[in-house]
Amino acid sequence: MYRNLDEIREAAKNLPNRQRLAVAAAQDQDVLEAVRDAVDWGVVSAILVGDEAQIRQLAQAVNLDLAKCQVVAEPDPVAAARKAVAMVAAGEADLVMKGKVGTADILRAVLDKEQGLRTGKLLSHVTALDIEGYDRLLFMTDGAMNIAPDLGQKVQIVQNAVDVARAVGIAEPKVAALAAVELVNPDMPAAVEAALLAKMAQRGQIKGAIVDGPLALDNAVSLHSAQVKGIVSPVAGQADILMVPDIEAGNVLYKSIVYFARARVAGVIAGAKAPVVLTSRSDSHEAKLDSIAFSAVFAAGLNQ
Ligand code: COD
Repeated sequence: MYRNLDEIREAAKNLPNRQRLAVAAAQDQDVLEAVRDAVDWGVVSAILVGDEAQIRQLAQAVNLDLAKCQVVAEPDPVAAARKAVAMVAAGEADLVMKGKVGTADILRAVLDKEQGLRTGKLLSHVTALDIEGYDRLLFMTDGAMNIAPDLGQKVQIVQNAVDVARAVGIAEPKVAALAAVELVNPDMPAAVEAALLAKMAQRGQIKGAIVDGPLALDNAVSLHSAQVKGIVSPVAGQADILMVPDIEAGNVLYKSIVYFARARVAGVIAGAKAPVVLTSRSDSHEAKLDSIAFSAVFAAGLNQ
């Protein structure tokens, strides 16, 4: 079980095989710096799809040796996203990464019926947060893909996050279905659905995890808070996964943790034929590197 993103980086470096990473619209300095380190560490080999002149210029600026990479010229970012995704669909690459292209644009390429990476499952985003003072790696879902999931979609979102957590070594992750309260308030749909998710997990409708909810953020991550409120729960105070009710809650939570608590962060789309390395364009090159390592470890775990 990995307690932080440094341990994930070490695990990625020790994987038996390099993953082939296709980068969509690779003309981005932070992305190329992350690719440089991941290539140097032997975690990936890289296929850089995008504006060739810009890729060559930026590669020189960040000391990325293009002799070690394949460059595929496609100046249009949306077309580059489609091409990078199609390479994974065709078995020519193992992972795809978002470069200088909009999140919705790469997600649409991934969802394309002919050349995308659909599996029949819902696709969702999982963030790994390495927070000083929390004793484990904390996963959060879904702050980036599904906008306002219904109960059925939340089941799949939780299952995807559980599959990610298990693939990176947590045998039976503890999932907190978050709401604003820890008692079921019939007027709060997020709390009602969180309670239903807990019951569905008890009945085996979510597999491989312990799910409880509704939990508010404080009692999900603080045993003291749970004790003060008299909550008896196998998850309270020790959550591995936080499931947020919608994209706004997830996005605000993730950005608060990164900007105020200076946490390290990594992100991946799960549920597709292959992991999609998906970070925010404003994330640092370190976050992009952590995301490549996290996705490579996830991909290796999936194939076991
Ligand atoms: N998993 C599997 N299939 C899906 C999913 C999913 N999560 N979402 C849509 N689909 C399928 C639908 O069933 C349908 O067949 C097709 O894809 C199109 O569905 P629409 O019409 O809902 O798709 P779009 O293109 O309008 O929207 C899909 C997006 C993923 C682009 C959309 O949900 C979106 O914009 N999400 C937020 C992305 C974002 O801006 N994130 C920013 C935070 S970093």
